[in-house]
Amino acid sequence: MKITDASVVVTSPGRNFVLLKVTTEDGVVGWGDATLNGRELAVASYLRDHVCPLLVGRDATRITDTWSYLYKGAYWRRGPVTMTAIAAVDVALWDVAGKLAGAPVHRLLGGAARDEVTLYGHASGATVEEALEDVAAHLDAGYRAVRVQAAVPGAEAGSYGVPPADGRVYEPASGERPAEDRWDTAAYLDFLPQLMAAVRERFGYGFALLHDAHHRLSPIEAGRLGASLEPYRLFWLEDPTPAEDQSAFRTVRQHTTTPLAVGEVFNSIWDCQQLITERLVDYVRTSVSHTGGITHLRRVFSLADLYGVRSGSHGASDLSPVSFAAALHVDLAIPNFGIQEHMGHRDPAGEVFRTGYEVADGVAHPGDAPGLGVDVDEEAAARYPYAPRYLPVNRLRDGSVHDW
Ligand code: CS2
Ligand code: MG
Repeated sequence: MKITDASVVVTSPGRNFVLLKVTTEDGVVGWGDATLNGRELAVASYLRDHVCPLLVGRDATRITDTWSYLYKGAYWRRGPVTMTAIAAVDVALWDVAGKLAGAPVHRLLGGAARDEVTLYGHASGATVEEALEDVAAHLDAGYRAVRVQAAVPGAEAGSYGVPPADGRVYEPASGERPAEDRWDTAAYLDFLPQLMAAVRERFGYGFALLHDAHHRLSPIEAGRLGASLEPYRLFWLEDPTPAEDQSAFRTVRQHTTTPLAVGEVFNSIWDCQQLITERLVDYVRTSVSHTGGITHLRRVFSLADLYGVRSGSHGASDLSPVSFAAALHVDLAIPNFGIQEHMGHRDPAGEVFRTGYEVADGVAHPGDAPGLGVDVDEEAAARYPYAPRYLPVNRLRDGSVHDW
């Protein structure tokens, strides 16, 4: 089944997405997600200029061969741009494979290993009280797992995961240049146990409680934070330290039994080899679209399974509905599923993406349509042209650039 066309769609229905469309000689279309938040056009060019021409004429059903051809064949391996581009091809070919087989992708991955995919939602607030109200709203909506973030008194502007006052989603996208935030680690370390105590005091222990430190701590600060959160029995503490330093997790681990999760910035199995084989984390949060697609993500999770580490796939809204669907198919099929992040997509994204997955009561199912079950309306996509948008840059009080 030859590939006859491969093209890139860049669209911005509320936020930027880069998509890859692969068409076969029989007219079967597969979609992949190539979105890399804030660096979108680099991946679009990698695909358009270097990958699409190589895809034409290849057999669409040889997914592993195409993966290796693009990974080993470029000589230059790994990195977010390369691995996001390879992921887009891989996911599009799995979509084609499902459509050719008349089966949902999860069936090709071994079939459903569970009935539904447990999601965690994001509760947040500018104050503790606001965050508590949002937790209540999530529990009322049926979530059995909730990530909680709130503005840190004294470091409000730099607090990760809190929506700006104007009603936009958090992670405010700024235009030609990134916005600059100010951050205070000491204030955060004192505040977070108070926030988690307030959540447990109000709502008890009958649901999974998560928190994202967003890579901002040193190893010993993270160890201290994890220890101070132990009474609140977190499901996980996410990204305690900058994720590129795998051995840092040894220090964190030595100081706390709070479960640890990391991986949204990983692109390869090599980024988490030590973390997994030394059992330094409990959850790998790698995303399907930044880690070489379904083919490579399965490899990561298979290695993790050997060591009792579970999955926790990244599901932020900068990953398009194509990625979210692909993640759900993997989640449903692997033995060591942990939890799936759910941030959702706001309109007008719904005009561009027709999704077949079901999300309700804190759980999801990818659906049983052939392939991934997501279609892209290219006319609608063309109505929303690309506009540059960047994640914020973070600075300490003295002006030093810090991790955002
Ligand atoms: C976040 C992400 O979902 C998460 O846990 O850390 O939203 C992350 O900040 C974005 O994906 C960055 O693009
Ligand atoms: Mg995160």
